Amino acid sequence: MMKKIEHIGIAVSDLAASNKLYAALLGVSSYKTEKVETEMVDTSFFKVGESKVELLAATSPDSAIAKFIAKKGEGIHHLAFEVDDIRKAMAQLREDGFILLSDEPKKGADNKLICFVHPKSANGVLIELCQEMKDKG
Ligand code: CMX
Repeated sequence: MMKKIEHIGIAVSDLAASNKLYAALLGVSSYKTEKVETEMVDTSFFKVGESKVELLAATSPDSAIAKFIAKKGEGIHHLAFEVDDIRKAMAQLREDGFILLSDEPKKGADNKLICFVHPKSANGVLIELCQEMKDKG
């Protein structure tokens, strides 16, 4: 069902500063920045080989990222797994007793349909499922 780790999400306080930091760390510049209004985040993506890192900064104190940083500080926020069929994966996980954070997939950053699994369901790790959208809409 899960194909690979699609990206690792890292919560940051200052996206511009962290963009510079991660560019120096990884040796590549961010290939994309994107505001996701529905999630109240600004995001920035880096590609290292086949792996991706997503930096996330809150655009509102109500954002999940602002709450996370207030409670735990900056750091790894979620692990995202790529799936072929997100609705099928969600139905399977629901049947297996995992707590999903939405009934339907949502539109996320980087042209993906996404859904989160509550960290209480996964040993304290916030898990994201993501499926590439076929068209850009
Ligand atoms: N990883 C691990 N644990 C986390 C967590 C995270 N990212 N975020 C919160 N938690 C913990 C909290 O610390 C809390 O732990 P305790 O009960 O031990 O104190 C527990 O999960 C439950 O927290 P809560 O108070 O019930 O709920 P929150 O208001 O903190 O919300 C969560 C937690 C996961 C439900 C919420 O952050 C959420 O809905 N996340 C999904 C959406 C999201 O993260 N969007 C931003 C990214 C968007 C993108 O990638 O584009």
